Amino acid sequence: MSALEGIGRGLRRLASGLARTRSVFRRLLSAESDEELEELLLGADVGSRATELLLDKVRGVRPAERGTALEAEIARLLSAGGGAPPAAARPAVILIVGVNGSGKTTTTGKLCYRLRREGKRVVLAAADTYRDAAAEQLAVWAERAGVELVSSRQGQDAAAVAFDAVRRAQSRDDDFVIVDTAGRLHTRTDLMQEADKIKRVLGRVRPGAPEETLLVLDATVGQNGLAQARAFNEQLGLTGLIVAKLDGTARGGVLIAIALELGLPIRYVGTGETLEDLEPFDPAAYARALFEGD
Ligand SMILES: Nc1nc2c(ncn2[C@@H]2O[C@H](COP(=O)(O)OP(=O)(O)OP(=O)(O)O)[C@@H](O)[C@H]2O)c(=O)[nH]1
Ligand SMILES: [Mg+2]
Repeated sequence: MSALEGIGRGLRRLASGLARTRSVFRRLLSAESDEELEELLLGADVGSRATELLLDKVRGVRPAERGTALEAEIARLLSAGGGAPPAAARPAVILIVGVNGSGKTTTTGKLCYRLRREGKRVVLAAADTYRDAAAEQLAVWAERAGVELVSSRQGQDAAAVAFDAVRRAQSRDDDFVIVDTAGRLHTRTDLMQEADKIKRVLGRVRPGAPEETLLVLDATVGQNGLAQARAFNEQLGLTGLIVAKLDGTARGGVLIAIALELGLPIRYVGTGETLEDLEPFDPAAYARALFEGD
């Protein structure tokens, strides 16, 4: 598959994953008053600040041109969190965090697969040491994606597993270490401290690590995701987000609120349950897919 074909398929997956969200955004095009527009924007989960900014852009714009104006402003707002990837490091360490069931393990598997396809060598760390089945679930993903797994037993120290994985990658001169962690509620101080410890231990084994601390957010929770992201960011210092489960929801507008309110880049979006359903986030392509597609 050529790079262009890959991009074409990625855009189609994004368009089909956003079908439900698109039906919400398309209603904006036929709104008959500013009041109706405002109501629709708030109902589209973009949040009150983005609603104001978008209304400012379309007031007085002819309905035929409204779609273009909205798309351009949404692309701009989606870029508000920045986007530059971190400086290269070897191995580059990516720590994956989030609340229970948000999609961390699935996303980790997809990310491994994507990196493998780019020819990268990856070590996967099973640092969810709470659930017995967690290491097994990750082993299945590691096998599918064709990456090396540093496994764990229930009750083992999660930071020690992450430590071992970086050591393994260093000894093999691999490109990436991806650390899947247990689900934790952002309101539980003890669990957040455990995540912070994993982070500190990673920094000890390879100064500067982790290069990325990514929060996996479940898009179906809509505006509640903002509170989660804020709390994780305050306690762990996130470098970006991955928004999963966009395919199951009409609440894809929440990415606009996230980018605007948190000032963090969205790195990837998840649009399904298979290995291939993860796309690098592109603000312009995302804004277009909110309006255009079958
Ligand atoms: N439709 C859809 N489902 C997804 C996506 N990502 C994850 N899921 C599903 O969400 C459920 C939870 O996924 P996991 O990856 O196990 O979530 P987790 O965050 O690792 O869960 P814990 O480790 O228990 O905290 C599974 O049924 C996944 O198949 C996605 O992008 N789209
Ligand atoms: Mg998991």
